[in-house]
Amino acid sequence: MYTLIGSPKSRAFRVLWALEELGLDYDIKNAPPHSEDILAVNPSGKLPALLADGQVITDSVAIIQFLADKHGALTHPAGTLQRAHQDSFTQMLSDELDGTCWVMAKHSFVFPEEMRHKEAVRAGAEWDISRALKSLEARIGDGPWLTGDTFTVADLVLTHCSNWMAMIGLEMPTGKTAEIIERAKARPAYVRSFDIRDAS
Ligand SMILES: N[C@@H](CCC(=O)N[C@@H](CS)C(=O)NCC(=O)O)C(=O)O
Repeated sequence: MYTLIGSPKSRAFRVLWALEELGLDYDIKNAPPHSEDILAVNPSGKLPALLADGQVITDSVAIIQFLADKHGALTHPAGTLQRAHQDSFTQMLSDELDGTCWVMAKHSFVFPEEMRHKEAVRAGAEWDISRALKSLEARIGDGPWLTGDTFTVADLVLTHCSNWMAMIGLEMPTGKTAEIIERAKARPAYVRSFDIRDAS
C-alpha cells in the first residue's frame, strides 16, 4: 500500500497515473504545497511525495521510475541501451519542457506578486519550447511510443508536460510527438487518473 501526498492537480498527477497504470493499492492525501502534511515529510514543502515501506520518496520522476522498476512495467530494464534512451528522453523532457513550464508557472502564481514578470519571461520560454519540440520530434522513431513498443515513464512525463503547456498557452507539439500524447491520453489508466484529478 502506497500513500501519495499532494494535490492531483500538481505533479502528483504523474504518480497517480503511474499507480493506476501499475494497478497498485494506494491512498491519496490531497495536500497543497507547504501544507503541514507535505512539510512533515519534505522540508522543501514541494509536491509530490510517496510513502513506500515506511520511507518517503520525493520528486515526481524519481517516484515514478522507482515504481516502474519495482513493479517491472512502464520501463526498460536498468543497464540496457533502451533504458539509456528512455532516461535520456526523461531528462530532456524534465529540463526543457518541465523546466520551462515551471519558470512560467512561477511567474504566474508561485512567486510573490512583486517578483512576477510573466510577460517578460514569455518570449524566452516560447523560444526554448519551440527549440525543444523540434529536437524531440527529430529524435522519435517509428513509435508507437518514444522508445518504441513500450509505454514508459518518458511518455508519461511528456504527456503531463503537454497538459501544462496547454494550460500556460505555449506552442503545442505536432507530428509524431502529438500522436504519442494522443495515444497516451486514450489509455484507460490516464482516463481514470484524470477523473480522480477532476474530482479532487
Ligand atoms: N522536481 C520536483 C518539483 C516539485 C515541485 O516544484 N512541485 C510544485 C507543485 S507541481 C510545488 O510544490 N511547488 C511549490 C514551491 O515551489 O514552493 C518534482 O518533480 O516533484
